[in-house]
Amino acid sequence: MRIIEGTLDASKLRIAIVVSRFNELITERLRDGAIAAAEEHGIDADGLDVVWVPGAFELAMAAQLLAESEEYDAIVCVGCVIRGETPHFEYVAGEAARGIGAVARESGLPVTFGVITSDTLEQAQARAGGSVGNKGREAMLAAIEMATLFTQLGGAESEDDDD
Ligand code: INI
Repeated sequence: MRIIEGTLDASKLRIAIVVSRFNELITERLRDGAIAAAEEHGIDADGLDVVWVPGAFELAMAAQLLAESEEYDAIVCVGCVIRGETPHFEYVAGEAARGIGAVARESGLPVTFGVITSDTLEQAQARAGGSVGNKGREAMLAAIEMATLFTQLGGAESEDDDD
């Protein structure tokens, strides 16, 4: 029996973080959590790019272009949708989740979901470096694990491919 799993070694990875500006006080903490996790796991100074978009609705569009660029091993999407702030919460949150999932499936790249969907600002703060952790950090760790897993599974270009 073989057990195949990824690692948390980010030293050979190139990762893009897509951050939405809506609820920026929250999303900048998610971005910081994602960057800190990547640095703790050895990402190269040139291995990380941060891309801003207006809102969570736009995360998937940017992620798709980044995936098509073939510059990255994984893409981390972070954003924050608060129910109390929008009567179209379901549309914005649902489209962010569906869109990001679709980009992941269609591109074959790990595209992870660090989007807080909460009822209140307090719940969002708790998930952006407060008492319930940091969704940006979680999404980065998932991206590193999936990218290193894909290399083993041959789903992403491995270092040996162009030899
Ligand atoms: N975008 C968010 O990221 N979070 C929200 O809570 C939000 N609200 O409340 O509406 C939001 N709306 C903007 C949306 O993501 C798009 O940027 C906009 O609809 C333009 O396409």
